[in-house]
Amino acid sequence: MRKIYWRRNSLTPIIFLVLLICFITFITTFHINQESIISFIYHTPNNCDELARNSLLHQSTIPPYHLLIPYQEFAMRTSISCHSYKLDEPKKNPSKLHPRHSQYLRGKFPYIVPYSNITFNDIENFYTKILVTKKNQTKILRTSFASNISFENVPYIYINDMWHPVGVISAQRTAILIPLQGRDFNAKTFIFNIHAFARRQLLTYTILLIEQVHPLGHRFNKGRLFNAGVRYIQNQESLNITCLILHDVDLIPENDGNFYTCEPIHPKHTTIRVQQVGSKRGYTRYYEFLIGGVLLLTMDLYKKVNGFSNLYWGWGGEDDDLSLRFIQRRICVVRPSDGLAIYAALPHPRGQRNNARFNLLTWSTVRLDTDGFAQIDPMIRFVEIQKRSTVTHIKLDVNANEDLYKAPSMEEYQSLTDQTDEHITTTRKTIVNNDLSLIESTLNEKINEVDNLLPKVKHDHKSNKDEIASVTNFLEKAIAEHR
Ligand code: NGS
Repeated sequence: MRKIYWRRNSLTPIIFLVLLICFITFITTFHINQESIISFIYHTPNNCDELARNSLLHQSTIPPYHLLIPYQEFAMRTSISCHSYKLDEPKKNPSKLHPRHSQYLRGKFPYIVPYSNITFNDIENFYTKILVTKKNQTKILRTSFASNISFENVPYIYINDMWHPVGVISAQRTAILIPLQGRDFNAKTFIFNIHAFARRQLLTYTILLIEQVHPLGHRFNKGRLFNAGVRYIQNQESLNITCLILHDVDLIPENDGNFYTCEPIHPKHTTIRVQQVGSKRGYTRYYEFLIGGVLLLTMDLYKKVNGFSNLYWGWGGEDDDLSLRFIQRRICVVRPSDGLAIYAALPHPRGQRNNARFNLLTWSTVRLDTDGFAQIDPMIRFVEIQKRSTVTHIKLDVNANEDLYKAPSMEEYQSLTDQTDEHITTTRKTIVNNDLSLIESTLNEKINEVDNLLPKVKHDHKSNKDEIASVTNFLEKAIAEHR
C-alpha cells in the first residue's frame, strides 16, 4: 500500500512539470508566430478616437500599417465604439420633434407574433382601416390573423409615400430598409409590428422591403440589396430621406426608448441584446465589433464608406466588412444603453454560409472605393416594385450582369497575378521608405487596376472558390516575402 502511494505521489509532480513545459513551449512558439504575422495590430491604436487624433493617418485613405487584415484577430483587438458620446441630445428645436418628447412612449413595446395566415393585405387593412377606428386606447383588438393587439391609434396620415404623425413635424425623415430572401412570414410579422413601434416614437417614415428574387436559388447578397435599396431612395428625391435604418427582418425592437433616429456624424448600432421569441434562455449579447442587425445612419455616412461590399454571397461577413470600412474612414459607432437596445428574434433557418467571407474580409480595406454603393447599378435589375402604404416591396435581380458568372480566363488570371506582384513590390518599397502620400497614390492606382479583375475572381461562386483561395495564398506569400 505504502509503495503504491509513494509512486502516485512522485508521478504527479513529474507529469505536472512536463505538462507545464509543453504549455510554455506552445504558448511561446504560438505567440512569436502571431507576433511576426500580425505585428501591426500591436501598434494599431485601439479606438476610433485615438485614430482620429492622429492627423497623419487622418489624411490617408488607406489602412495605416497594413493592407492585409487577419480579420478575427483584428475584430478581437479593435474597438469600434465611440467613447464618451452622449446619445439623443438633439438641439433644442421645438419645431421638429425628437421621439424622446413623444406622448406615446410606454416603455416595453407589446409586439405581436401573428398567425401564419397573415397577408400583406391584412397589414394594409389593419393600418388604414381597423386601427383608425379604434377610439378607446386600452381596448384589445382581435383580427383574423392575430389577437391581443394592444397597439394605440396614434393619428397618422399617408402623404407622398411617407407616413406622418398628424400635427407634428418629426425631427427626421426615416426610411426602414429590410433585405429579404424567403422568410416571408418574418417579413409580415416585422412590418406588422414596426408601424406600431414607429408611431409610438412619432417618426415620419417609409418602409422598404428589398427582396432578392433572382437569380433563383442563388445565395443571399445582403450587401447588394442594401445598396440597391439606398439607390432607390436616393432616386426618389421627393422622399428627402435624412435617416436610413438598415434592419434585419427577424428582429423586433422591444423598448420604446430605443429611438429610431440617426446621429449626425456617427452610425448608431442598436442590436446589443437579442432574445429568441418563445425561448427561456434570456438575452444574448454580441461581440463589440458587430454592427449587424440594426444600424441607423445618414445618407452621407453611407456614401462616405461606399455602402456595403457587393461581393458577399451567403450568410456572414458583409456587416463585419462594413465595420472595417468605418474603421478605415475613422468613423466610430454609438450605441444606446443595454437596457433599451433589446430585441426579440423571430425563428428562421440560417442561410447557407459564405465560405469565402474571411478571404473577403482580409482584403476588405483595399476594396473600399471600388466595391460598393457606387458600383451597384450594373449589378442589379428592378424586377417589380409593388407599392402599398404599409410597405414598398422591391423585387430585385441582384446579378443582372451575366459577365460576373464567367470565371476569368488563364490570361486574365496571369495578368492579375503579375499586376498584383508588381503592386505588392511597389507598396512594400514605399512602406519601407515610409512615405504615406506616395503609398496612397501608388496604391490607389494599382488597386484600381487590380480591382477591375478582382471582383471576377472574388465573386463567390462554388466554381471559383479555388481561385479565391489560390489568389489569396499567392498574395499572402508575396507579402511575406517582401517583408
Ligand atoms: C458573425 C458573422 C456576422 C454575423 C454575426 C451574428 O460571426 O456576419 O456572426 O450572426 N461574421 C462572420 O461570419 C465573419 S447571427 O448570430 O446574428 O446570425 O452578423
